[in-house]
Amino acid sequence: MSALDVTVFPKDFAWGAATAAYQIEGGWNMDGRGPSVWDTFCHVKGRVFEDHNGDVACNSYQLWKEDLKCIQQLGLTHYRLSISWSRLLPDGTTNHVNPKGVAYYNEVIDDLIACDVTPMITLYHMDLPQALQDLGGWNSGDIADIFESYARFCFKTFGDRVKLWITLNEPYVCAKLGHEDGTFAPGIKDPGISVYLTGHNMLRAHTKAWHTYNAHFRPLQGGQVSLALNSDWAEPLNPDCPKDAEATERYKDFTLGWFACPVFCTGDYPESMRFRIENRNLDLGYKQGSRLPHFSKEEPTPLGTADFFALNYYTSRKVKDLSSAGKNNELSFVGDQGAEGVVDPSWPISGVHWLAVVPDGLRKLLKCIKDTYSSLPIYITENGFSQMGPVQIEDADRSQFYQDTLQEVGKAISQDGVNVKAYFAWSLLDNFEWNDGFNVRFGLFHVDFSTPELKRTIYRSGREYAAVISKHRSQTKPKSV
Ligand code: PNW
Repeated sequence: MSALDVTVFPKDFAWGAATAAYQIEGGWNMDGRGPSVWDTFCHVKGRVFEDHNGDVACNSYQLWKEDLKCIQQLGLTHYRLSISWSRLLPDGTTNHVNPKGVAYYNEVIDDLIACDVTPMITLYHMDLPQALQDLGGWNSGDIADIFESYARFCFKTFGDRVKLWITLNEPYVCAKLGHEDGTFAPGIKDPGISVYLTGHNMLRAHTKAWHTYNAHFRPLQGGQVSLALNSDWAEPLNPDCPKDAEATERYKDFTLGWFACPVFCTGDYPESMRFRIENRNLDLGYKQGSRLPHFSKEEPTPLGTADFFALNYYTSRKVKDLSSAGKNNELSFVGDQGAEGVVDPSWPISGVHWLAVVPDGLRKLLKCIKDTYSSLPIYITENGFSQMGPVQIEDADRSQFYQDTLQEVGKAISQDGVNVKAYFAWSLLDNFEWNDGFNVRFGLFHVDFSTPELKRTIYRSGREYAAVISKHRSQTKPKSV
């Protein structure tokens, strides 16, 4: 990545990589870990590519020291990992704490700090304890308080050393894929209803956790808390068509705005969501005020509950209007949205079908976030490129992708004045890529899943990322006198 001008990145820029517990840890029933919804989901045949599951994954539960070597080889300044809620609290509640789970994350955190790597911890990355799902999961109003006590436990136990927290990863994906489409755990297919309830309870949970940190832990620990929101960049399919332009705004509101607007702008959902859903409630015979819940005045507001903006960006879409199409008569999230995102045929596709490679979409999205939602620092908490089919350790296309993407991030900083503080590549390792199992590889390190050693081998893209980090670190090192 020699062409990249690293001097545009601020001196204290965070160079990271990210992972998530269920995707790497394995050890699914070891040392007292309780099952999560992803264990249950994968153990039913026909849901995941070739019935793969995360029972062993990269075995990071036992091979953490190998992961640490990878982190050091890259020279990362930051590492983003998630805690397996049910490894720490097997039934999801603080009534039962698993000391081996506490010991595992203590070791990980202590090792990172000893190696001068700053940990960023995600409390929830898609893996709800099954015991809580059995009580209604994210559709139950009680979940917000249960999450708050889990978060409080983590702040209390690890917060002396962990200063960067993500409460929830991608509430959009959990709500839409897990509770509308049913393609992600817990596999609920309840179009147009459960999706909004899930999103709402996730926002309530995040809000409570942030307030707990703010009131009880920030004064002593001095850390920062946010939630990681995923978003595509979106543009009208036909730029001359006003309906496509309006549909694009709705598409943005129904994805990023759904969570960003309550937290960063108004304390409530975007107006276009309220408007569309209420209108369709009339058309479809639902009660006014139903489906998209209201925030209670008795609870703390989500407004202002983030100390930085955490963004996961993978791809872009061209948006076409669907507001008067057939879908409109069906009860569904997409029907409410009245818009559909499609891939521009000129965009190259990386491994998975949904991931069209559009690095300049990230620059546009960063500027849009700054202009629309927040002037807080932006942390890119995930971005990456996948490989499918034969393993290529010399992954020229992924290397090019990182070069192009970092160039766009650099332009956002230097030309658009966006305050980007961090970049976390997804992912440190090839891992369990949800429905695609181990068939889709996002790692900077290859993992050989065919042998029990699960050997990690750096890809060319990993070597090049390490070179960028080292160049930036050497150029910004204080000059010795
Ligand atoms: C993110 N989609 O999720 C997650 O945070 C990671 O766990 C995941 O491995 C990564 O992106 C790559 O997929 C997504 O189907 C999962 O559009 C699915 C989609 C998007 C993001």
